[in-house]
Amino acid sequence: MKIIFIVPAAKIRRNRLYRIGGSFYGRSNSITGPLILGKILKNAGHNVEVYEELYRDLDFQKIIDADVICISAMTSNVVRAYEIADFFREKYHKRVIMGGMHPSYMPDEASRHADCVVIGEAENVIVDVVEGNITDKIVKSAPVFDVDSIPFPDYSILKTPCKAANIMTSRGCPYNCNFCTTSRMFYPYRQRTPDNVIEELRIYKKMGFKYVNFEDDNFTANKVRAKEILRKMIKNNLVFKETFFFGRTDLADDDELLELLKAANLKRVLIGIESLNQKSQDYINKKQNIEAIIKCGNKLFKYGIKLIASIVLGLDTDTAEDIHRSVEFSKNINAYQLQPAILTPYPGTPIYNQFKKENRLLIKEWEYYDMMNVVFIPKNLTPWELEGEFYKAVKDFYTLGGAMKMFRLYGFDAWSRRMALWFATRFGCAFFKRQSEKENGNIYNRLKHVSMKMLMN
Ligand code: B12
Ligand code: SF4
Repeated sequence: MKIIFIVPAAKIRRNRLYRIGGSFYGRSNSITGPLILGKILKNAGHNVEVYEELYRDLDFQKIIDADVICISAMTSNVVRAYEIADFFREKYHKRVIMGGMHPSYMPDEASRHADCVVIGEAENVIVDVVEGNITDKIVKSAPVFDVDSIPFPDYSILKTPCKAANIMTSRGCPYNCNFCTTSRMFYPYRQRTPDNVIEELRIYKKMGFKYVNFEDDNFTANKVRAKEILRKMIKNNLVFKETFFFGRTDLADDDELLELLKAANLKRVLIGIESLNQKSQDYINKKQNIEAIIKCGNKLFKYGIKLIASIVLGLDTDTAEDIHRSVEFSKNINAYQLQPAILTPYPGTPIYNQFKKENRLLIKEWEYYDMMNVVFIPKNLTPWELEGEFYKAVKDFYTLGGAMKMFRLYGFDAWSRRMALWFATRFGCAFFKRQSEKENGNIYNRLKHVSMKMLMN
């Protein structure tokens, strides 16, 4: 059978300017689920292709001859996923199977657009579902416990650009912050053995990949294992150009780990600083304190590991001043990038259940659930004010002075990336302002009106 996997992209992310801006933010890569499931299907004798819409428009003509269309969806791209599914089901009577983060938590909704919806990690059921041996409309798949047995993602089936290979050395995270989807979707926390990880890296080296991203939700959760992987990377000459990873502030407690990260070129890390307000850390169940955040900022700088500081905007326990403090702090510790994320109540999380119960879900269209739009009623700000704080944060952080500082600290590449982000954020702010003035029902205009009404009442 010919099976096509599609990872859709929301409308704004298919925009040419957005794609150009995105290329400065990060290198093209791929979500690994479809590449793993595709490999399993390939091993079962099928012909598989994977398309990432984020990087190239879909050529619908190429999809028409597929026997089965598999769509992978998270919340912000699920509207597009439904659009593609409806089109191929209605016009060409194609069989559509859906899976991924959003369909796993909203299976009934997804099943209105698909012949089958798989809940959870699909390795154990994908062949039976595709071949029609399982005919249920909604299929619950058990997680894979022996994670070393999962085939490596097959990049030969990916038909869209990909400059960096993504590797997941573990699934899930041992913590459970109240807004986090992944620690719940990939539950329980499971880790691959260092040798199994090394085997995968060897393939990417052979394939000529210069960049590899460690996309684990928390690569350094188990420091002993992380160190073992790093030592083996160094010993086996499997070091790539500046590898990105996700970590937590606790990694700064271990100097040996920091030394190894640096030596293995894992020199760019995204860490959830979230807020400098301890009440907020406790509210989200982050199990992290302010001293740890400060220590981490300083230590990473000392070791030359570039920090992408992720902060969350709109927590019930935070005010606008708390957000300003987080931005200032990120500047002061020489953060390489700032990633402000507007609190987003994703289905399946405690924060979603809380806001739903309190009737605070304001925007119902899933495409806006992308951490850049306010979709709920915040406690200490109006939705419009909170959206403004997002744009203020990027404007305050991405300055020309900041770009010069990056040049001094990290050289030309860091400067050029910052300049591009300076331009992109200015453009984004202007877009935000213009849209808010248009009376055409766009999200910013809606947030503004709702907020004005709230202030008047
Ligand atoms: C790599 C990655 C990216 C990459 C590439 C993604 C892409 N091309 O779309 C980049 C950096 C570009 C990216 C962008 C974004 N991302 Co992202 N990303 C990830 C990350 C870190 C890893 C993905 C991965 O490989 N997972 C591991 C594999 C094994 O899981 P999987 O792919 O989901 O597949 C399994 C199951 O879901 C299921 N499955 C998946 N697809 C299918 C299909 C079928 C048919 C079936 C049956 C089953 C099935 O089986 C698979 C095997 O077990 C995840 C976090 C995570 N842990 O997953 C976030 C994550 C998916 N991203 C997220 C977000 C919010 C975004 C952005 C909106 C961020 C932004 N503001 O721009 C954008 C949206 C992109 C888009 N397409 O529109 C959120 C989604 C939250 C949610 N509930 O919707 C996550 C969970 C991170 C988080 N914050 O918690 N992302
Ligand atoms: S530490 Fe990060 S990955 Fe782990 S539960 Fe919290 S937000 Fe999720």
